[in-house]
Amino acid sequence: MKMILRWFGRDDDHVSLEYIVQIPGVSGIAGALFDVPVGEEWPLDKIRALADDVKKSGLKFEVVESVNVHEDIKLGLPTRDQYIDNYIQTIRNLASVGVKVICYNFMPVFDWLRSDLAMQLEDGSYAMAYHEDKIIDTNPVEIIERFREGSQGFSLPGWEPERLAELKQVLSQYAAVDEDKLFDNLKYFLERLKPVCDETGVKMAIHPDDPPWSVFGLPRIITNRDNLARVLSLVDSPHNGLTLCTGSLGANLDNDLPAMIREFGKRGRIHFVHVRNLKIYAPGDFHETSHLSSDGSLDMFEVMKALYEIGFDGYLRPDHGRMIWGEKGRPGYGLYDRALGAMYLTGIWEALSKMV
Ligand code: CS2
Ligand code: MN
Repeated sequence: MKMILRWFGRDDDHVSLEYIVQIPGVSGIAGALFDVPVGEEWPLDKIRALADDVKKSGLKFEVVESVNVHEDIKLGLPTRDQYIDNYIQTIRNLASVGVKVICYNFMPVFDWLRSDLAMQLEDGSYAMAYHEDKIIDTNPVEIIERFREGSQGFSLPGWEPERLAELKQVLSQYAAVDEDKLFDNLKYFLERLKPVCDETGVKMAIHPDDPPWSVFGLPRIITNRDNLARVLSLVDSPHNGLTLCTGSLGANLDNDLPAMIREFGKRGRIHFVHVRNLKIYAPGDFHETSHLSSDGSLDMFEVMKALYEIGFDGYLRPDHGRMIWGEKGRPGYGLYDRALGAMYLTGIWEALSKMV
């Protein structure tokens, strides 16, 4: 298991590489270029500059989160091919600096969705929360406004402005796309990526939908065991793999996380793991918590144990943390709580590795 941390770059992260390298056990970062509009090729010189910076700090840059997928690809429009060509060239450019895994998602229009970006918990810390009734009562444009206001001035991953500018039009285009169509469009995309992945060894790791159910009437397919199995069968190759995100899939308590890890991990198809804990009150009603099992509804020990037992040697990172100790930063991505999470998960791993 290789413990890494997500990092948003020198210009848009209050956490520095110099801090990240001080977290015991953290060997690298999951990074990205955040200033390239979705759909365009990532320029090699910018990728090189990022990779050099990370490496100079004593960290590895082997995971990219995320190369976002242009909406036309998800919609299956005739224009998709030019965007897929750019994606292929981006993969080639990333591989040339040693990137091994690319995390992406296939969620229509919206990436992750919360109703509250900073809900105060009993201990005074702040966490993100999801209350379905608040979401249902809000129209998507208001949600975007709320995210902008609550983002502490940072860009929020997956909520890039250019992607959302033509919201109404994009939402109406999805009227013609149901779940089966979305699967077809994902298959088309993955088939076209296969040659460059085979050539470079880069592995694609699809991130589950967060939350793992339909929002605003949009289709969502990366939601449960059967659908994950279906994704893997679209193109049966190690380049078509998963980012197993416990906080995304775990929002639905019917999802048996350790069982999924065993099933898909044994097949060598989990390339990246996000570990996040949630306190779930009812379906569609939860808030994020510290990573500690007893703070939430998900059993982090069982998650790590399943990974240990399948001999997981891929990348893993703590996912969203709370805001604690007065830290101000991008919601979910403070330093302190994620560092605590990393240490806790590393501690479980050490215990597992020393138990007979
Ligand atoms: C992340 C996602 O912050 C988060 O919730 O897990 O934004 C994730 O990076 C993307 O969905 C992956 O493409
Ligand atoms: Mn995640």
